[in-house]
Amino acid sequence: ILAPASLDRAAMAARYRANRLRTAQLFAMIAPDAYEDAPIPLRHPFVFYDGHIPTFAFVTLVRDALGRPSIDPEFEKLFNRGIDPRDAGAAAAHKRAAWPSRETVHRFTDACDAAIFDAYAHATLDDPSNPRLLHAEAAWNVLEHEEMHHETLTYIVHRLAREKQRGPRGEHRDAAPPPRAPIAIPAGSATLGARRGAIPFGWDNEFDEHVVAVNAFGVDAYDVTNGDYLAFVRDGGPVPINWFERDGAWMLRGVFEDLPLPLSWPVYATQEQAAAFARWSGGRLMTEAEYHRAAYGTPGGEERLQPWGDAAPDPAQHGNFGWRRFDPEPAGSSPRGASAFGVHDLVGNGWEWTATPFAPFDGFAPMASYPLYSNDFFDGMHYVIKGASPVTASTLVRRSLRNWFYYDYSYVYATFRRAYD
Ligand code: AVJ
Ligand code: FE
Repeated sequence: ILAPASLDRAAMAARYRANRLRTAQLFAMIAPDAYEDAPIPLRHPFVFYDGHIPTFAFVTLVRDALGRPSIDPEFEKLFNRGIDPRDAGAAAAHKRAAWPSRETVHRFTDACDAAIFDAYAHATLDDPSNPRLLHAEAAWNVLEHEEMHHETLTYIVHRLAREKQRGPRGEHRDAAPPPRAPIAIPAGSATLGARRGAIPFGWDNEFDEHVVAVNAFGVDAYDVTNGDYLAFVRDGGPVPINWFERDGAWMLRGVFEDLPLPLSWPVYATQEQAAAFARWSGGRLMTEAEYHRAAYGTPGGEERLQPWGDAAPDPAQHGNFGWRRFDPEPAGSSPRGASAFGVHDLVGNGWEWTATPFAPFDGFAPMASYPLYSNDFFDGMHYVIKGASPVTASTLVRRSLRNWFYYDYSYVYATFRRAYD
């Protein structure tokens, strides 16, 4: 679903190349003998993602959208779709006795990559008379698909045994806790979704654009921190997956290092834990519409494209996203990215859980180049997350982008803040 005339072949090929490079860098962060490991039991092993990312691109853009012949039908089937099983039984069905070797996978994926570069260079991607009207959409789709998999791959590398990780050591900063005064957001309206043709590309669940009325509410200016959440754990609340105790002190399993729990960082939690903390402390989670109001609304009533204004997302000034680092920073470290109402870190430093189940907007139609992208997940058990994490690509930072996970999914880099009636 995209605007015509938004195809810059050279830019797309360069972005595909940069994406392949980042995937290779992430694979270099796992020990060679971990290739078939699946550190998150309900996700596929690394080898699957090595095959899946370029296979999906080849199948979506070259084979199905452009109508060119298969390279290897068996591998195209094995690697094309990698939706995560929900339970151990379904996970067992995904287990294979043997995976192809890394060399065999790469022989195939190199051929996929070559076909994709050829398509970006030469194929007719924007011919409206082509009966497969999905080629241009597919050309964008596969770029954002790989960028999203960079993030999910990182969750998995995060859970790999330390001795099998080859990641960079970072600098970690803790700070004083952020102030705790909620901000009053007056009643107003918020625009959700995007107008078809108004953005170069959007996933099917971003359409149609619509305006919703939002009652007055209060919202935390800063995310709930590890320090805030610690009081809940001490009162018997559920422990986030990356917390553990060592010699009587709380520690955080960061992506590549264990740290004394950084009390000023946003807490990463499941939607269920987030909602429980909010209730325990006298608040509730924001709805998706309230997120939009807090992030993009202004006291004057007009809306912005980003919390900080209409400027393109720049990790150097607007927030902790775009691979500047793997782990969070203290809440409130990017004041120039704050919204017009003075709410911090709505984009970056962790996605934001909402109280809104993932559901289609009015006018939703499954996208031609990936009809099951969203459609399989409108089950009432997935909740919308908004914003960005440290390892969300800057190219994915747009107002209408929606992400979603199960209410009890603990691996995503998602934090939260409280809203108040
Ligand atoms: C949109 C991030 C929930 O990783 O499950 C990747 C993206 N869909 N391949 C996921 C996706 C198919 C999806 N999320
Ligand atoms: Fe995928």
